[in-house]
Amino acid sequence: MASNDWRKSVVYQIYPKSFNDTSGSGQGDIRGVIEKLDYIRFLGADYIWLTPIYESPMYDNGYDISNYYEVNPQFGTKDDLRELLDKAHDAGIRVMMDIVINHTSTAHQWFVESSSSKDNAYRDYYIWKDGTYDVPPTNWESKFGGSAWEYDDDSNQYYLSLFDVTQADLNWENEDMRQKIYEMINYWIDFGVDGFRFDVINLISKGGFKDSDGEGKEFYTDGPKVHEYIHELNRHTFGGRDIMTVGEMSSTTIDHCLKYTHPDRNELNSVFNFHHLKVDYPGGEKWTLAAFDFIKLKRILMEWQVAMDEGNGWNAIFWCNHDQPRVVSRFGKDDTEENRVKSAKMLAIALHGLKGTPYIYQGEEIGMPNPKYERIDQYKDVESLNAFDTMREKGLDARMVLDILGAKSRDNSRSPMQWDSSRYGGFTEGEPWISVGKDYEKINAAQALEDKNSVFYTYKKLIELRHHYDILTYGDVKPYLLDDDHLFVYERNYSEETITVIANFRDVKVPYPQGVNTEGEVLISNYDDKVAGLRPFETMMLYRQNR
Ligand code: TEU
Repeated sequence: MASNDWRKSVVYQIYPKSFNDTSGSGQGDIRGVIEKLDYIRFLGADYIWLTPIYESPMYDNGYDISNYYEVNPQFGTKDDLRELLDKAHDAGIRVMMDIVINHTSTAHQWFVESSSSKDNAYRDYYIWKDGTYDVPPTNWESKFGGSAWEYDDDSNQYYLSLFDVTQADLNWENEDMRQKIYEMINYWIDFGVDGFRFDVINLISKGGFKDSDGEGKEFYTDGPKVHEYIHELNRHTFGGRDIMTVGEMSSTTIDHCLKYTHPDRNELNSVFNFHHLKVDYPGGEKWTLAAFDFIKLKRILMEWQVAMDEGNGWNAIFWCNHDQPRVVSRFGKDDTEENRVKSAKMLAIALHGLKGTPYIYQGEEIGMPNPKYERIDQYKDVESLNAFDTMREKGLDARMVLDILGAKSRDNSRSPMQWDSSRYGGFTEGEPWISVGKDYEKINAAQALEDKNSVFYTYKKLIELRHHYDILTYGDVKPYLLDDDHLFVYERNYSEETITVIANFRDVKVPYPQGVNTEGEVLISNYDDKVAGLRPFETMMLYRQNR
């Protein structure tokens, strides 16, 4: 660990199912993570975040937990997890677990009890409401399509499920339930984990159950008691301990995120928000093909950067995760090898100069593009499969729907990690659960490690810079040229130092910006020299002392 201050850390996110398979099952496992610790250590990340590895029927790949205390045998055993923690700690890497406490799987014992009868002691652990057979309690929509309410024949009531029907929302009003959650989190703290990522934690407080003019979001997003609950969670579990926390916040606001993360409030260390990733959702619609709105991207990122800095909050900064398409295909360009490498490095430098905790999602560090699936049977994600049906029902032509999934599906990030040029990219000796990306023979970790000019070494260098230059962690943020259609420019300032990041997001040459100080030592760049203008995707981080 480079520093004791969690703020200086960089996190590497692992989606174990698609990371590295050691058993030949075709699905990644915990031993696969152990095997790659040296790789992560070489990259330099301080933490790994493991997406859920608990017992689960896997309808939503582990975000549907059926037992919080057990490891899904598909991923290995608790001994494997123990060994992973020990070996990670020996390597100076800390481990964050993903905790899903907005909902559980309907296969969880609590839900089995809860749904068994209205009088069961666990009934109130979930959200049950009256409705009639064909009219649910409210018109809220599930985030994965369809109604957010599921009818239960036996009790003639509905339970709330904001995600898949097999993911039932917990009732945080229930004190017993909350205590059981705290016990469980303390169990994992005692087990030795170093941090938590809390899944959709800003949805836990539901306020009022009325019909909505939209999907229902206003009733449960950053709900009335959410800060009270998160504060209570903090006080009963990780608060005051050396545990790093990040909350995943769905459709949140800056004001709420300042509250979630202000150190005096004892809620969470940091937050993920997704506003900057919705810049290719025209009119809020994800399932379309649209170029991203670059000006909007900058405005949103910078608005959050400045406001969170000024209000003493803390952002997680990221382009990718297991729910998002690959950034090089999305905000960069992957049509030629040169564009892929240049734009992946551009995106890396542009992001890692920002204030907050940087997250790198497996494969991002080698510039993995979207896998370019061509058939519907290559998609596995419940959200994508539902979206496919909905778009087809609306009459969209199958080719068009596949193009949309090819750009937007969550499976774009879930294709297997490309380790080398051998069959299935070295991910498995068996049949992979999901197809390997088309370009694995050329784009893989073995190749990236060999080539000193690869995207990998840009990420490695960026982590070194973050550890070395305090200004990257603590400096404030000043945006420039917000209306420029090519350049993303900002300055960081800290005592007597300045860092300037200049990123050309386009594959054309443009002049150096006016009114921006472009002097200083080049800490990192994606070109070897400096010329009169900025070449396609040219990006640099400049450092100077102002004495
Ligand atoms: O995601 C929450 C969430 O709302 C999204 O990122 C979601 O995937 C997107 O809106 C769909 O378009 C978290 C997890 O990261 C995700 O994998 C889970 O499926 C979801 O919660 C439910 O637990």
